[in-house]
Amino acid sequence: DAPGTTAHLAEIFVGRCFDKSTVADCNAWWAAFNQVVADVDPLSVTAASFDPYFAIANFSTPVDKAMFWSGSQYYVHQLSDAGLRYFTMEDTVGGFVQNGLHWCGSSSGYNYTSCPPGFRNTTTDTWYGAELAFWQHASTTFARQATGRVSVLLGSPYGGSAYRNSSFFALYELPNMNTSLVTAIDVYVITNGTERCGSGSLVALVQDIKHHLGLTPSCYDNPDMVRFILCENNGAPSAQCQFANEFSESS
Ligand code: NAD
Ligand code: CXR
Repeated sequence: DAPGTTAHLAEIFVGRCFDKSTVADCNAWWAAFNQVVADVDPLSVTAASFDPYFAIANFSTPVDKAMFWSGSQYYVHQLSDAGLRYFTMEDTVGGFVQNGLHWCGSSSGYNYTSCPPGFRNTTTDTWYGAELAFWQHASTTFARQATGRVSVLLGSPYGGSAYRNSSFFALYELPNMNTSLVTAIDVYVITNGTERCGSGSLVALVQDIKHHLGLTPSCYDNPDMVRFILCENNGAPSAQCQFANEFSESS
């Protein structure tokens, strides 16, 4: 099973909301969340269950700043810098308040011990399970709003594919981008073996972007802005962190 509900979920939610969000009434917003999740079988919750909740948390994404990601959770928010450089789903009101938390209902409020993993009905393309249903809704909404030049940062943790057709990015973000709003797409890859621009799963990504958006993306392997973050976060230089070597070779 997945982890149980985060201790003090209500206090964290309301505290984050008061601190950073534009929502007028944080207690009413928590009540809307509670209504969907508490005392409810988590596997009966779908993305549509959260419609009233997300209706309260309106947001708009700054033009040219939307950044999607997959397999790069650890780095993408250092790169986006809380919405200053890029704007990720976790920089939206709804994403910010819930990011990193866990939750599921039980017959008496919340289950703090464990949550069922949740599953996707592939025929109806619906996630069941309070947490993943929530992220399906949040991802879909975020993708529909993206405007102008959009970006995606792909990692390939554990030697897997950078672009996986089971990822939230592939299922709910790329297909929901609006062809008349998105004008260009930049793909940034944290390379790993064969996973780099023009090879591995990046070939399928280019095809899918052409298919959904009618655009040819620009693709960058380990661009400097990403390498700075990789270097900064590794005591010993990682394979992608080459600045020091380049400097010593040329001097
Ligand atoms: P990913 O595979 O790196 O997954 C990111 C996180 O989503 C994981 O760490 C996990 O918390 C959760 N997740 C995704 N699929 C899951 C599954 N099948 N079972 C359990 N947990 C799962 O990348 P992704 O799937 O492409 O998701 C990232 C994209 O979707 C981003 O662009 C973001 O906007 C959105 N998203 C964010 C979150 C989040 O927790 N902040 C969760 C899902 C989706
Ligand atoms: O998607 P990422 O891995 O973040 O990884 C992308 C690439 C990897 O291929 C790997 O080469 O970045 C590299 N990398 C690191 N250098 C690194 N240093 C610490 C990946 N993870 C690293 N960590 C830690 O491992 C972080 O705490 C991170 C976890 C694995 O992250 P993930 O599997 O998402 O949270």
